[in-house]
Amino acid sequence: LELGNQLRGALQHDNELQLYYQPQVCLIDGHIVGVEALMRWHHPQEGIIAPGRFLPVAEDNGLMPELDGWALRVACHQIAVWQNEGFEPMIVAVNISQPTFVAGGLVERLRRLLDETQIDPSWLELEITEGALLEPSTQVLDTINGLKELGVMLAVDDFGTGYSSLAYLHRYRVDKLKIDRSFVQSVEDEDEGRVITTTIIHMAKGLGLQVLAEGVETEAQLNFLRDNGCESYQGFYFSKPVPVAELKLEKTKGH
Ligand code: G
Ligand code: G
Ligand code: MN
Ligand code: NA
Repeated sequence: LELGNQLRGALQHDNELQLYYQPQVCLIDGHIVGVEALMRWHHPQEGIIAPGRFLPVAEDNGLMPELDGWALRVACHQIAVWQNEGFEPMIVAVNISQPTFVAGGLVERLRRLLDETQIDPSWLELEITEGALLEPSTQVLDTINGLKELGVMLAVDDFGTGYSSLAYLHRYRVDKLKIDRSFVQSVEDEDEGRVITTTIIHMAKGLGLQVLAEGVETEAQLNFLRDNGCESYQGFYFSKPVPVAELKLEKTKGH
């Protein structure tokens, strides 16, 4: 409970919560084509606390919608800065937890943020978990359709580990599947991992979805993924998540 109260406080203070960004690359040109925003908590006494430790606390205290809203706002304002400074268009992916997704109000909140920041919405991608896609309830379909009408991108995070129904996948207007890193990390030494990974890639392509491999750590993994038609990659092989000042982004000509 103590940490929960401190987290509530951190949401009010400046600088305690911070977004790090992990590059996503496409091998055609090797440029950064996107970044995933990942939250870090700079605790005044304990130093940096990772999401693995504070997200469960946030869940227990009902703070996920507030935390996700905070991340969305910071990411949208960062996109505005990058757009105004003339950086090449890219994807900025923000994780949206299941409680936030099902709580309702996400579309309205985002509409206000887009108004306020005047960003090009096609830069923004929301990463939702498979749990949000269990069955096509009216509420889920309305939220997804509302988000698509705003012009933002939708990715399914940790794909392959959850319970989303393959039978319904094509009904959701999602744009991208992110192959969970557990599969990516098994391609070097498990036949089953290779089968699952290539199957996800082929299914994504067959459904007209983009596909990104998460948690790429070695050249062997990258080669396997590339040889099997994967298009974009994220992982420690390229970069860990870094503060904004450490990202190496490209500017468009004329800037
Ligand atoms: O960065 P790290 O690997 O420690 O992240 C661990 C987990 O925390 C991942 O599953 C990631 O999706 C989640 N996470 C990080 N930042 C956010 C955030 O802003 N919102 C939500 N909902 N989850 C996040
Ligand atoms: O669940 P989600 O995909 O949002 O999780 C992102 C998490 O994965 C972050 O905590 C990030 O630090 C971590 N991560 C990113 N790249 C790698 C990687 O190559 N290997 C491992 N083990 N973790 C990674
Ligand atoms: Mn993610
Ligand atoms: Na993931």
